[in-house]
Amino acid sequence: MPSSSYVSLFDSNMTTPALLPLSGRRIPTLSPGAASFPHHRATLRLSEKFILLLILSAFITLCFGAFFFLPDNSKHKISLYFAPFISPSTLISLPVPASEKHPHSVMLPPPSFTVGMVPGFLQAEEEESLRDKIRVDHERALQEAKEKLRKSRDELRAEIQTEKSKVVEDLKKKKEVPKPLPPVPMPKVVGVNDGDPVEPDVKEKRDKIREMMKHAWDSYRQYGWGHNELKPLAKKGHSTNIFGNSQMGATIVDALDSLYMMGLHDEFKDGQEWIEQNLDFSVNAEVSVFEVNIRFIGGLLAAYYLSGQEVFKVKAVQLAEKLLPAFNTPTGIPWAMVNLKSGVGRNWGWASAGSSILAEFGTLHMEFVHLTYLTGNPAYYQKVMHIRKLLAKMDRPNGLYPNYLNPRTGRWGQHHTSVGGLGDSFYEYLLKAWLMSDKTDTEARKTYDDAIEAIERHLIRKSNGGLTFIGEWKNGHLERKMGHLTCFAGGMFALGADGSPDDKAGHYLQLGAEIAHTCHESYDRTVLKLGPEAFKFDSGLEAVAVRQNEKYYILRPEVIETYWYMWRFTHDPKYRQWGWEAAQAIDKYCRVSGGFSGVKDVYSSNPTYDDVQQSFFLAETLKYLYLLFSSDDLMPLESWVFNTEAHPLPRENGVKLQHCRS
Ligand code: DMJ
Repeated sequence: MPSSSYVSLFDSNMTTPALLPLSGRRIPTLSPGAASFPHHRATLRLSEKFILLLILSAFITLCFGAFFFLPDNSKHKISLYFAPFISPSTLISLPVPASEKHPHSVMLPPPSFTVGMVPGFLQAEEEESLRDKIRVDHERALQEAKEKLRKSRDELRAEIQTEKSKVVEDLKKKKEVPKPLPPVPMPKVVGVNDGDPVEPDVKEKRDKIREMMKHAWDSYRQYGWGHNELKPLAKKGHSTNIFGNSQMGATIVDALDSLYMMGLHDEFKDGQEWIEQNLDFSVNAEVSVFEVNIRFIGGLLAAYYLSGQEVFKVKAVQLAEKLLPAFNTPTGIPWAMVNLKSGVGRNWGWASAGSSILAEFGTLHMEFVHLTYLTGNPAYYQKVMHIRKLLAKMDRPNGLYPNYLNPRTGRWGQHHTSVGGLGDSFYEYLLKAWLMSDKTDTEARKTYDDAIEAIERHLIRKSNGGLTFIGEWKNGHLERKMGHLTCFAGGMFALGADGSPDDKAGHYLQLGAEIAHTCHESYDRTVLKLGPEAFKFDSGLEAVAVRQNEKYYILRPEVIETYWYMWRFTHDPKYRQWGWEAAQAIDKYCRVSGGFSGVKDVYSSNPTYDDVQQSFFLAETLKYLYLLFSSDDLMPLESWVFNTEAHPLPRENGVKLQHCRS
């Protein structure tokens, strides 16, 4: 017994619970052995009867409640206890959850119950039919088990594998319910034709480029399908850190529009099918926001505009959504990398003071404006305009944009400026934003003009041998070195000539021609007639690489890109000639049986391979070569703007983008 005033629910000596209402009567003594209820009263009071009745009805309600509201399998158990009140037929037909629909889980009373507990309740016939059913079920199960045992390990493994793949396929199908996008008018597609050149020798050259494309594609198709890139010597897939550990078929997406333009329609269809069935962005991969934007989003958008196939638009938008968390920084300047699954972003470890890179966060505009147009979601446009506004407010040392900007503090990192790696496509996208807006985005044009003016003043020089080059600005000094990447600027100057301030169109076209010439020299002064990664104009050196680690050629497009723009604006036959020299050198020194590979030393007559077929070789290098040997009415520059990965997007006279501006 409790020693305190605590009253236990049921006292061992009590006939009724001790916690009955006590009002109106004396509190019963709770001393050991003492009965708590008066013994002299034989009948219950009216109020006590009422309370007992209440308890009884509560108990009955509880039982019914349990039956109706407990989960199904509990009900089945309960049904066993209520079996005496339910006919066997009702018992058998109780609903069985789909997952339990197996011969052995049919709800039957256990034999001991039916036979032992309620003899005579079941009709003899019903009892017999139940026993039969149980017997049949047991036999069937035994038979199944025997059959399984008779199968070999391999057969069983194959069976399990088939089942597994079915489950995976079903899951994939469930996941791939595309989000409905608002209907937006498809731009009038201009200049998507075969671009057949009139001259037979030009046609022959173009056929050769198409054949090279086919070799690159077929090799990837055979040895690297679904991987991001190809190792043409090892003949297997290649993965690079810019796409994390994903297998997102970068080469397929990057190559699509080239295939389309070259009339390789079966290959295009093959790529489209892979994308429809396999391209999935819910992967735990940390990718470069810039690279994914220019290659994947650019590639998918171009494929959409060229072919009109909705799947490309849907995939581009799905991917773009995954990139948005990269902008969650204190300044809105995006991280260089983002994990596609978690949305966590960070910057490259090597970048100055945790900075983001100018050429990366400054090369999103074209694709993001199109995303807003296609989705009606202003977020994309706002993100890139926010970057532009932030940059406009910042001080620029000597009018130059440093390559590094810290996304936490909003301050510049090291004062390095380059028109090559780390800076290049930032300038390109200012010009192309203006072109893409059908020249209405004058803010972009002005920013471009100011930047180019500062670049000309501080970075562009003539070498002793008379070659115009673009150096790199490092903490107040000019490094007289030019990268292969910088060679794209020849094309950019030519493209920006029309519309340049103070009637300097002729000047910029001339500047483009000079850069094209310098870059051609960098090719021509090598043994393989392919350009090195970087070349110097110093200590008597003219357009040649010095360091071993600058002598490689990795199938880059920039020099050929500039030849193509110069060809379109001048029709000077030397550009076709130079392009053809490069194409021949690539075919001679980079072609292997499993595709095309970069080479490690363009000054060696016996070069070794780097064993990578870069996706941009199919997206850019071969596309620019193909266009160089096509007639100008294929993809006219009045209607299309090529992104920095050579993916064409329609200009505003084709697709009205104004309404998506805030
Ligand atoms: C391409 O991915 C793009 O052109 C980018 O802007 C920089 N360079 C590579 C190819 O060299």
